[in-house]
Amino acid sequence: MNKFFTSTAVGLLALGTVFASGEVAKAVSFGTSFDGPDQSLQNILDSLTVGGPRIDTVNGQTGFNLFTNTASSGSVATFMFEVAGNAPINKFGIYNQSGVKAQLFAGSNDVSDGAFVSFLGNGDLSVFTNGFQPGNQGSPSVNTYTGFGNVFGFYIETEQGTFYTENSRNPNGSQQAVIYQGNNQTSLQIQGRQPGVFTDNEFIIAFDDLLRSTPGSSDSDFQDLVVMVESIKPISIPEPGTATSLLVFGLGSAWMLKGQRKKLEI
Ligand SMILES: [Ca+2]
Ligand SMILES: [Ca+2]
Ligand SMILES: [Ca+2]
Repeated sequence: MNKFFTSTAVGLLALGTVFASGEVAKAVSFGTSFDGPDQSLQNILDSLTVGGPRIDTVNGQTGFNLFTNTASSGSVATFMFEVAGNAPINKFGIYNQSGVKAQLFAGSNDVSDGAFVSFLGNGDLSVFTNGFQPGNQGSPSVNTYTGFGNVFGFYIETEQGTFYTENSRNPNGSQQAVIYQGNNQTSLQIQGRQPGVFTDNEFIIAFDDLLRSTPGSSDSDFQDLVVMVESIKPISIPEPGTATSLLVFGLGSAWMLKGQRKKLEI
């Protein structure tokens, strides 16, 4: 076998191994939803998909947990859906590294409602929330959070307390959220909204509202409160070692392949 094909095959095999181990390490296992076996997060996202490849709820998990703003310094959050007995009382928002919470959606908020978040130069945060049909379309609300800053994670406030996208803040380090990043290919339509492409500055934040570390307590369906947030940038990576080695390996492989191609062309 010629050297080019041998080294390429070995490289691809190694790359596959790294990807596989990374995914296994960070992906949560879904349980059968208390809302019914057909009500999985995968099924619901599939039902909102109007074009392009479907979102893979298992292998598409990013492991991101903290974010910051992008150049517009504003972000829109759109309520996608909530399938939970406690839907009327669950709240959603962002929190900063001091643990200060800024609510985006109250218990009365539901599908299609929107929150516009502005990160101001003085460190303050402004949140404007508005309800739309279907469901809730209550009065708009505006709130300012002094000195909130621009590094944040997401939280859900439930009858069991508050759960965060940083597992370390949850009881027993329990993972209560999965986060997906847009792929610039899948088109989604949120009920009550126009369809559009799920772009790579958009993220789906999907929470489970019952503590998963208590055996039998949670169904781990991660569709209890699901929001899409745009114009944000992840600032932490799930497993720094894995991500860094992946990047180095990827660059190394690309460089090697480029060199090999040149040789072949000669
Ligand atoms: Ca549920
Ligand atoms: Ca609504
Ligand atoms: Ca659940």
